[in-house]
Amino acid sequence: MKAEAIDVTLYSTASQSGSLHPVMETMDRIVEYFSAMNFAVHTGPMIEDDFHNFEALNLPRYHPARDMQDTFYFQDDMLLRTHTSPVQIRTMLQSQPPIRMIAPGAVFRRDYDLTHTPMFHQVEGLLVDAVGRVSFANLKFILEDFLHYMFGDVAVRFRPSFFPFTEPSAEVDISCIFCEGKGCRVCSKTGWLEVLGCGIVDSNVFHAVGYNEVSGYAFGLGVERFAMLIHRIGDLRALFEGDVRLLEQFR
Ligand code: 2U9
Repeated sequence: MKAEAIDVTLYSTASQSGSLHPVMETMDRIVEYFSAMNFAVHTGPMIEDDFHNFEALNLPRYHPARDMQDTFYFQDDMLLRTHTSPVQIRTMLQSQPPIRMIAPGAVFRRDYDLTHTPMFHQVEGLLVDAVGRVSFANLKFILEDFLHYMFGDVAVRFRPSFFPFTEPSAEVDISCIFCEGKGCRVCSKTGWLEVLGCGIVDSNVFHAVGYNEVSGYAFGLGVERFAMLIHRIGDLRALFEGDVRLLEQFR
């Protein structure tokens, strides 16, 4: 009986504390930067309608650019949002400029391979003010500053690109953090890693929400990609398997 007795006055062995998932930790860090820059944080529904996810973003029905994002559809024009942009549309419909906001959250696309999962996370940003008060230079400054905050002392370059909701548009690269720009397997020998998309908001988007005499910039990024680069995780699927051996490294 003496051997079996439990001494309730003994200290317990140390309990294992949990930790934030690396994707959420990265999302928090991104939100922290833009909050400090006075961007409001807005969220919205994951089940959306055709107008807020596509039509209002200068993606009319049957437009070929819709193929860029394979969509999960329900009936009656309802769908799983393919980006967080419908949150900006809802915010603009509910308030008046000036607007300075970010929209963090989960998005859904019919895609599954080494670098794509059907659910992932984005943070998108939108700034709207009177005509003449928003420039591409403003956009360049904040994104360069943001990327230095996230990745330290990296080179940043803007490349011309296309998105239906911005014109002009650009994709943003940082110098490869694995080889310092010398060229390696991760950057496909280019010395650069693509991390962001951005641009000046297309006037058709402002027309769709009834805004006149305004100008704005917008940007978007994939949080998983940031988390993988920051923590040097090679396989995207590792972020979604729930393997404690991955999570234990972030305690
Ligand atoms: C409104 C107007 C414009 C958001 C933008 C991008 C460029 C972009 C991708 C980054 C990686 C999506 O996760 S990803 O695959 N995004 O390149 N997003 S501009 O533009 C907007 C949003 C809302 C009203």
